[in-house]
Amino acid sequence: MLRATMNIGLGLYRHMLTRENYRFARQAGCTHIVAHLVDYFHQSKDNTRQDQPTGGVQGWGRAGDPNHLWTVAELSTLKQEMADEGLQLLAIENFDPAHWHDVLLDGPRKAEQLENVKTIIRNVGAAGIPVFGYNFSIAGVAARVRGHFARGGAEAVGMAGVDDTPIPNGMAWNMVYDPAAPAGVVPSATHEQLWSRLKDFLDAILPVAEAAGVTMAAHPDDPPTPFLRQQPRLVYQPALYQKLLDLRPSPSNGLEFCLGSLAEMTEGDVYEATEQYSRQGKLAYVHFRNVRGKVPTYKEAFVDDGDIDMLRILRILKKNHYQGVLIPDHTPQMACDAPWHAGMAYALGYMRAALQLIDQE
Ligand SMILES: [Mn+2]
Repeated sequence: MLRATMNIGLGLYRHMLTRENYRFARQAGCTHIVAHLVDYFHQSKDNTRQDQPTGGVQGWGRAGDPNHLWTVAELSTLKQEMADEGLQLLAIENFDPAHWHDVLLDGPRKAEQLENVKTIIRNVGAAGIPVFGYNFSIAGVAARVRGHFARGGAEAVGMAGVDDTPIPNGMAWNMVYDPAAPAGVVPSATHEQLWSRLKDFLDAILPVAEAAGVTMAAHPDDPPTPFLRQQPRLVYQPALYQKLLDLRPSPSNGLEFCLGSLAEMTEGDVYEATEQYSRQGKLAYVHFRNVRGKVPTYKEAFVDDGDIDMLRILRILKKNHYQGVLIPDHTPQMACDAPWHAGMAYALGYMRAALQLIDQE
């Protein structure tokens, strides 16, 4: 009998990085944490801190301090606080737009900001954190809607058509990095330009990541449409992940493999994609969530209630010897005093049971 040996983790937003939440994760069977250090909700008009951010045309919230790059000391403290509760810090998820907006936009501060991301990855490696998740996207995770879309009327996130509203100056990755930017909008780029910017980023970051012992893990577009807010998207079909891997082959060039976003894509097949990329050993970690429908009208669903056969995914991962971490990523909110925690506990319980089943096969 082949053991699956996959692990379960929990992703926590910045304001959720507390001892109580580490205990919650451990109690639900997690061994790992994925930490978000960007405060997506900072000064937000449209978002509460109770769920994943969605935001209107003004995006999520204000980006962070452009002059403060996350230090080895603060990353090490974070890792130690988790270790004290029996958890490993697997990954930091996402750069702050304040630190790399001109890498995405090909702006005047690009050279300086490529140094920023190198410094961050060196610091992450020095703190002993093995993975850094990123999303190379101009518009970011935008144009999603919230409603009682999931089973039993549970509140969830979805998409109700493509948003073509141009992005105002001073905004990138769905956050405002310069509230004093002159009026006007970010000019549209082409797909070729976006891939060229990615290549510049990978050329700069991968040698540093290799030396630091960090795997860079690329999230696909959420939502995965060819364009959003008049900007091109990068990985909006499953095959484009291969293009990203082949652009700059490296042991540090990996994937933040989001089953939800992959299932929302109009081409390919989430099982074939799981087979293709897990066989290559390129999954740095997995966003283990479910969804109904595809762009431009999908809805996020409870893990056991969407289009994806999650057990079939786990069997593919086991066959290809994936031994990494699965995290729930997003779940619908459950009707109770702790909607986010209940949703996550539900997903984590399902994942534990599914892994116990797969382990016995
Ligand atoms: Mn995801």
